[in-house]
Amino acid sequence: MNNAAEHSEEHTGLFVALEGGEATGKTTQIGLLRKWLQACGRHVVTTREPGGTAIGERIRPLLLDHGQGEVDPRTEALLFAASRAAHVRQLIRPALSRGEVVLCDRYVDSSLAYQGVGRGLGIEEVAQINRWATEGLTPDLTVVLDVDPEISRRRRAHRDGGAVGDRIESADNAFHSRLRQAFLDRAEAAPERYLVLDAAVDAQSIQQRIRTRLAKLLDLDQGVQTV
Ligand code: Z5A
Repeated sequence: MNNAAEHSEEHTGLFVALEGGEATGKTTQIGLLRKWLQACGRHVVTTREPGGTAIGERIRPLLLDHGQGEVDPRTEALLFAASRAAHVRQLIRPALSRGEVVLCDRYVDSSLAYQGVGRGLGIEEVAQINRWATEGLTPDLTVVLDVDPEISRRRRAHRDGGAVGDRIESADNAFHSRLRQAFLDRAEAAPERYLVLDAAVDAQSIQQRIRTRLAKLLDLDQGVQTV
């Protein structure tokens, strides 16, 4: 049993979610963390939302692809929650019970920000369907990668060679600023379960700060070198 047990009574693994706007570097950080944790001898599951299971990966294009027509906000919130319910039951909880580290690219806070605040459904309403969908499973740590939406827009354009973003990415700047604030408000309300990082700096500096926090939670040697 590791120190994570101090943070959750129901599992021996560690559940870490990465959150923030798009192109803030979540996928990059998860990849680096995975290599480090494996080099430290930990079993790691990396996964994403929407997705992570067969059914979740089938729901994903319904939510993200253009061509579905206008998607009603409640339909959108329920589809994200449906994908998440399968994710928790089939992948996340079993891995945590085996004592593994789960690194998840987005989780409930994304729904609270994008659907609750961005789409105007209300945080408490969206939280309620997600408590039911996840049977109350909360990350031991949520890392919020915080960056000005204009920087993420530029990173995205650079990565995608100027291609049109997915249906949600294409929303306007005011939408993205509102949801940035929503992530920060969530973190401020429960600082012991969050790590907010300035994601405008280089990826290695961000990585070091996440490792420092995880090393404490998992009682690991932060200095283990990885490729
Ligand atoms: N959504 C929702 O509405 N409700 C929900 O409940 C959930 C999701 C779960 C999922 O999109 C969409 O669904 C998302 C929210 C919504 N839409 N929006 N907007 P996704 O999974 O396809 O994409 P994403 O989550 O927004 O992430 P992303 O675009 O894949 O980006 P990322 O993982 O955060 O970043 P990255 O791929 O690691 O890096 C992006 C680029 O920046 C890349 O070229 C990197 O090399 C570069 N990069 C990374 N770090 C740095 C630093 N530190 N400096 C400079 N450049 C960097």
